[in-house]
Amino acid sequence: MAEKSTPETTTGANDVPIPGAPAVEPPAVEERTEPQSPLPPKPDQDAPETVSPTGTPTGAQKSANSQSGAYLTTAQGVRLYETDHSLKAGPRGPSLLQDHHLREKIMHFDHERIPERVVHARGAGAHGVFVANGAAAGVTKAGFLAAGVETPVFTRFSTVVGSRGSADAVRDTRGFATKFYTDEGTFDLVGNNIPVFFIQDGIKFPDIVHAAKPHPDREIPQAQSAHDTFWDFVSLHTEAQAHVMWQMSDRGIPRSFRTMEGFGIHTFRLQNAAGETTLVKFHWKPKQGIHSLVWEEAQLINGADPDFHRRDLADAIEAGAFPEWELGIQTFPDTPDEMFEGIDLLDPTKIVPEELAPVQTIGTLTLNANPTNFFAETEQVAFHPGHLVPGIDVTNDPLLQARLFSYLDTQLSRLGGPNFAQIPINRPHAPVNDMFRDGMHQSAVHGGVAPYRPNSLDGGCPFLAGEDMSAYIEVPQELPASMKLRESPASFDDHFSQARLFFRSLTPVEQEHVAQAYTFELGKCYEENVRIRQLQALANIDGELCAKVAEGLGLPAPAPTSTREDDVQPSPALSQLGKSWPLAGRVVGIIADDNSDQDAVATAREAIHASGMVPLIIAPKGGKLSGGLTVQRTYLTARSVEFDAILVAGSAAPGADAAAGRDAKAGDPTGHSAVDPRVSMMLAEAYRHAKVIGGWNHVAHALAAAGIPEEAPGVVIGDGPAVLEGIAELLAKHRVWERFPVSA
Ligand code: HDD
Repeated sequence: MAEKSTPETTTGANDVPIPGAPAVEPPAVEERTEPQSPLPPKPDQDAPETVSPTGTPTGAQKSANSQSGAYLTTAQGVRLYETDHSLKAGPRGPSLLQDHHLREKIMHFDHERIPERVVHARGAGAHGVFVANGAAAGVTKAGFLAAGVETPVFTRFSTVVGSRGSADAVRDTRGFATKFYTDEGTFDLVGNNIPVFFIQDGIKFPDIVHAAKPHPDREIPQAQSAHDTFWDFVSLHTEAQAHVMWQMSDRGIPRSFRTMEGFGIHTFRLQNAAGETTLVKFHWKPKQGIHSLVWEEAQLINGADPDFHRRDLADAIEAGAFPEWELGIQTFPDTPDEMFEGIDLLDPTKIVPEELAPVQTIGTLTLNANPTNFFAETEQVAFHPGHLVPGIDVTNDPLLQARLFSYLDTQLSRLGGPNFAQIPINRPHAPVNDMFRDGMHQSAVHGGVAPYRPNSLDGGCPFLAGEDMSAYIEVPQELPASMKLRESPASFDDHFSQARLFFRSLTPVEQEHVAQAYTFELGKCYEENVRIRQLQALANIDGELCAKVAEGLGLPAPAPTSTREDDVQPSPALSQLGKSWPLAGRVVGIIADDNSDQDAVATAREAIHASGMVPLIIAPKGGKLSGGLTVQRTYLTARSVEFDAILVAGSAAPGADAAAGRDAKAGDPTGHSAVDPRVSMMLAEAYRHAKVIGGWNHVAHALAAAGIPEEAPGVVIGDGPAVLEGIAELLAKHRVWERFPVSA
């Protein structure tokens, strides 16, 4: 068996010495087709040392690949004296073909865009590190999951349906893809924020995507599922119902990428050093908490700040508030039927409730660096569920099997050829010695003459690893005697019980949001037949939900056509409510003006900052408040959606009403002038979206103008910044849930 290689000193080919390398005796000619010690890879076959642990080019590589030198040059490095005027026959004459700089500059610009991803086109990424705690070491030999091992990673979050320039806060599934640059090669975990998928067999993927994308005639609506073709598909292919139920829940509109769970969805097969196998499902759990937007808020965000999620991730990392997730696994015995508690582990539309198989934490991901260049890194990163390392393998899930083909294939057209693994963000941090040569955008200068094996000319290199250190080891599995056929197993036929399980695990307020989401989306469909068919699916899932949606649509609620199992056990782990979450990173707006008690504003700002939250002062105009504090938002640039809580800093003057929020133009010293309508709107929206509202000193006027009763839940009024304590307690629950009405 071959051992791991050590640095090599000859090229092998014709034994030409490498400059600067110590000489090594080549093996005798007759021994060259067998591994000797074995011979290590040639220098150009090593992992590029000039790539930093996070994949960013550094040092020599950087100067070769990116901008260097002080002078403007052509692409050939020739210095230029002018770049603003093309070469013309006289000041008013035509441009000359001879102008190389003009042609080269325009040619390059013309080709700056590459095709966007056919799905998941809109995304944001970050570098980070994964530290394993060793809990998985018993079930997998994967080196990066051994205790204490640190692995550089790159994570890209995305929406699925929208184009590259679409808005962030749409109702959609989110992608959660992580590239682990391990010492044993690259492992990609390409998951979503929803643990079940639309379809059971990858052959339907083009169909569901065609149905979800904008209509082909008018190319609308953008990044939306609220349209006829989507609901036509999911009501005809009822296997999609569990996924759609998640999408219609608050999970479909996450507050931030930082507050989403992630799931590997498929069942994977792990193998330990003894060759024993275990089936697992991967879970990412955010330490920031699991939080969502509310629908009206999401819609406002898409107008006010279409880059909401992208900005949030980059800002948090830049501010040093590094988001963290725990990676966990649910483990199942690798039995021949690949079932667990009656749930088919090969069906990607099914979860195994955590109450039946607890999630064990196996390591922590921290995202700690923003990309240097969006295109080079976030746009060009290429994930693939088939990028596996020793100890992690796929299963026969028919969705996963189709993915194994699709991701390689798509990069050919997206990244322009077969050498996309050489793009810095995609380069493994392990040595690469693959015998692949040439092709579009080849950037390696391969030495040697024998990219095949065995060979006797390049010292026999490369050598085969032993099975103990290799990936893609097939675990011998007996396949049931069968015909070649296009069929799913009978266990794939249950399309409704998991949608019901999820719905019944939610609290009443979450269920209300689900009912509203279905009513909104189906209300946007033109075809009544589509609405009726989807109502039929809902009738088969849950009678009450169906009745509510039917009522909202003004249609009769149909009777179920399949037996409705009323005995599903709710899984409390699926609800986002009832937990207390950290405050770090929550954004608190303080509405203040020059009449506000300046000391109180300063104290509040300090206290909010000290608790890890982000205080932003909102004032009538930019610059500084009379007390010297810098204004971060004005009434013009602020919108309620940016804040998790809003505080009104009232005037210190006894007898005066709210100073902050008064119309500055009115300038009424009695304090009874009209509240600026933008402030009333901000407070009214925050109130409607169940956000915490507070204030001190004299704020009754501002609250009254927004129609907010002082005694309403989640409204904290005090004499000074002492109100902050009450606010912190409320924010830990994310929203003032009792403020949402729940219809009977
Ligand atoms: Fe996929 C991209 C996740 C099923 C075909 N997929 C893509 C991305 C994510 C997922 C997160 C974006 C990666 C990035 O940030 O670059 N896809 C999933 C999950 C699935 C899934 C969790 C089911 C469990 N996908 C799936 C199927 C197929 C594809 C069944 C095709 C048979 N997916 C693709 C693709 C994409 C892609 C066309 C587009 C861009 C890319 O691959 O690199 O190949």
